[in-house]
Amino acid sequence: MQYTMKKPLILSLAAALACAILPFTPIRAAAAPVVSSETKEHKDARMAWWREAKFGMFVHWGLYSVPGGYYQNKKIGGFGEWIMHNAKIPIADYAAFAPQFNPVKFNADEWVKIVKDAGMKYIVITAKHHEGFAMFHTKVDDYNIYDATPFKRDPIAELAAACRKQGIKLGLYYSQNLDWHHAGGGGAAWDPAHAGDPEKYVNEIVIPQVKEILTNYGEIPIIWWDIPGGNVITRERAQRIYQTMIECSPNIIMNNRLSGYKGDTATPEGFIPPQGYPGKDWETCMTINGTWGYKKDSKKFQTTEDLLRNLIDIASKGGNYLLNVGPDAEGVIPAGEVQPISAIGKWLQVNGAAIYGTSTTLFGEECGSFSATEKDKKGQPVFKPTWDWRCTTKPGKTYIHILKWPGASFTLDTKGKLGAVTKAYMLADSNKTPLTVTMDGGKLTVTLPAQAPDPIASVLVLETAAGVR
Ligand code: FHN
Repeated sequence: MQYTMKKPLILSLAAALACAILPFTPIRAAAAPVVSSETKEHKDARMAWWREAKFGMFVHWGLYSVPGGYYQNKKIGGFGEWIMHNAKIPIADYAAFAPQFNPVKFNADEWVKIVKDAGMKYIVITAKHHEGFAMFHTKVDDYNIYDATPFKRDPIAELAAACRKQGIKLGLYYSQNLDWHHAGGGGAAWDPAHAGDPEKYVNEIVIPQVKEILTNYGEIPIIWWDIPGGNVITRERAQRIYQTMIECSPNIIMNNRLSGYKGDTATPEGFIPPQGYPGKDWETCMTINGTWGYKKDSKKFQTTEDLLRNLIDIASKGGNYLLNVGPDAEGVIPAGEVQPISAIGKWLQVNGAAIYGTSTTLFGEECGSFSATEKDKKGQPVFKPTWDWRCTTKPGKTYIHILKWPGASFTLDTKGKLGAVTKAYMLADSNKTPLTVTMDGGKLTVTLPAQAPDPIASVLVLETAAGVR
């Protein structure tokens, strides 16, 4: 089935008009290279909700959910969303999945409720991944979920409405630098139809679609570009894409994956930087089962304990956690992904104060999460974090996340990093029953309750004189 190009001129005029109406704050001037003239105050205000949020859901959903990791009855290795590439599926054959894609069980309110119940504050969903298929009703061509499938709905529009209703922020992922459907889109050469002019791809697909996703769905506070570098998105083209983004959404938060741009957030993928990135906004994105896109036979799902420890470790190092789910072709988020995140949500209902809006640990070394115990063959430090406890902070409050219950008491050599403790109690104890605190020189000892309030992480709150950490 040939997907026809719509009349780009009329389109871009319309979208350009829409973008022109929006206020253009000169603060984040687009003229690259990428030295932003934004003041620290302005950036702090722009990033405030994101820094408070700490926990979000990444959603990889697309045509690749139909094959679910199999092609021509053969199991295809690698990430589910890379099946077109890994099986070298010709463009026309891959597009044949579209008529089979009818996610009638998709329910935006239900998805957003899963996010909310998990204690997540924002979603980042794939508007277009490397397969080039738009998961929104784009006007640039018919290769989208509205025009090319029997579904005939726009899930991004429905999610935007559900997010507004439930107070969840909706961010959009956009693969600007790899597009295996559109000629010139880069990263593919197993089909003669891949050959094409990247300039045409950027002008007729990327820029018009960026305008659409940033103007057709209300406020989109995050854009998550992918993949940095490459020969398609040159510095000059990246500047035009950046310009388009800023004109459409001046206060948007963007990651560091648009060629040549530092962006607002660093994006370590699949790992937690041992010492975080001090002074930087960063967000670890991670799968629950080793694939971003849906695979029919996924069995290995990380446990609630694995994932909750990650969230606590990331928060203790000043980062955000963007945890991924890969819905199936019916529009259902697999139970193996819903189960652990909803368990984390229950933990956050009791212990959220020790995560949301917190700052970094005082005791990176002391809790064994910072230090590298040995070196690898190349002499690089090998970090093997110990999982006894972690620490997050707020003015006047220090939260000790006890991951391995020490028994009768918790002891810590504070090395003078902690002000005088005025009160100690377990966060799960709504009566805040005071625990006995003794300070011997710098050595703090807190008598603990007989039972650990939580099997995975029990939070001990140490209150110190106001303003003293
Ligand atoms: O290739 C993609 C991959 O499919 C997935 O989207 C991840 C998510 O961060 N990003 C790229 C790999 O770095």
